[in-house]
Amino acid sequence: MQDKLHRTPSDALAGIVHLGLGAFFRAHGAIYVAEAMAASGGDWGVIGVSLKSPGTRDKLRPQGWAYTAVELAPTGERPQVVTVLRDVLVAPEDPQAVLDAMADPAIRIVSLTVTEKGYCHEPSTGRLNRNHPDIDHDLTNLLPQSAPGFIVRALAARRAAGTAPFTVLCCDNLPENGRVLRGVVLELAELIDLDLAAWIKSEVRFPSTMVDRIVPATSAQDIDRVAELTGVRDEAPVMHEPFRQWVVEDDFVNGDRPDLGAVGVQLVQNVTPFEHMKLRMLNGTHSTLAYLGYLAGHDTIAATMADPVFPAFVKDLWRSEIIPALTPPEGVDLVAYADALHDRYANPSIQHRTWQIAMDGSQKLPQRILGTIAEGQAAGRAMSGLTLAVAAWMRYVSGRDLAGQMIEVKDPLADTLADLWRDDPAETVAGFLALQQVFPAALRQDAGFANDLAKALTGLMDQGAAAAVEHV
Ligand code: CS2
Repeated sequence: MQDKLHRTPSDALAGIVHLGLGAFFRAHGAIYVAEAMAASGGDWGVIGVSLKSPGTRDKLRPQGWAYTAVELAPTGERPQVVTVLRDVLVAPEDPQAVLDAMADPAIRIVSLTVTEKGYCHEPSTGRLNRNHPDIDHDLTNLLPQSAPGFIVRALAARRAAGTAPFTVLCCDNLPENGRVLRGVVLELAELIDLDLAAWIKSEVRFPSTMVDRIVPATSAQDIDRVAELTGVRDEAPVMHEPFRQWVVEDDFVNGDRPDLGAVGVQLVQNVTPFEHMKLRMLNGTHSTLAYLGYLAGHDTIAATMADPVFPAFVKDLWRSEIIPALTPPEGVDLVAYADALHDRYANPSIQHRTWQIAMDGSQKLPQRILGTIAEGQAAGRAMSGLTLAVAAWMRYVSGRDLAGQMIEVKDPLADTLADLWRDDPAETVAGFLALQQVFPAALRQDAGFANDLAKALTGLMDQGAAAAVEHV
């Protein structure tokens, strides 16, 4: 029987509340913050908040909030123990405790990884979805449920107490994520208290960021393997690739932040070119490989990349459909970036399930794929590869694979999407293109695109995914 992991947290006090304590933050932002404190000091310990379930808190508490982060390189695994967490709160159990933590003057940053759907916005426009049940609840209740609700109510408490606001640091894969979150927070605040909204507008900073590290969900086998590797039992380790990148707009309330520049975070004036590059080149092809790979019978991204038709296909997507619509960030070579992505995907040590990436497509496709298609169509480029990816998504969310087997589809719009499937591809396409919350107006009104999509869907159904990919 192995020892169980336990550490006493260090003396550093908390300076950050993080909403959405999933594996991604624990393998990315948390490690950067821990390194920044080790390099330059400062009280930047992290209070993690789970907005839904107590699972992570329950596993981490007996460990003194410590956990193991394991780097998965093609050559082997490298574990490290991360001790940056000071506490973990579970919002539905005690929303007031979360608000109290966020209102504490010692907290200067509230960061978020709540996934795309956690922003309660309309993916095609970035605006607050006022019909969202959590927003409906948060409009009239002082104890919120949604991430924007917690931010608005906590900022109200700080303003009432005469405390300076915190910086809101969005770390999700949304385009111009800080600007989108600011818009959603302001829209919600305006519905609650116009003076509060005006104060947020002038005093609060919402820097945009680009975050990158591949972090597959931890499996039961991973937990056993980490115990073997380290000799210590950790119930909540996180697994991650060696690569990491964090680009942050240097715009914090009073300039107050951990010394992120000391540990390789790129602090820039404008993050948009980095976000576009990453969302379209990485996440866009990730989703493409997830839907087409799944339908071709592949369980993971690495397995998909080991099927020879896919690497050729994805390279062609970068070269002819995605890169031509991008403005590279200064000093970045997009072809070299694509080559590096290819190698990251092919890393056989990473068991990143196509099913995991396929989740929540209605919230992901607009910024990952549909914007690129719309710009390509407008420029007269052939966009057949990404169009095939959209067709694969449509089949995937019908809830049946190409052999008619059931798929467990996870998506906030799952029921609506499943109802759109018809025997006639043109009818299926028409139903999907009517989804205003997903498709941008330019594509909804584009008869040529509707036609291409129906053809791609027919090809997929007739030939199967691998052959359709080969014949793009
Ligand atoms: C993935 C991302 O699950 C997904 O949708 O595309 O989580 C991806 O692994 C990260 O953005 C990489 O930085």
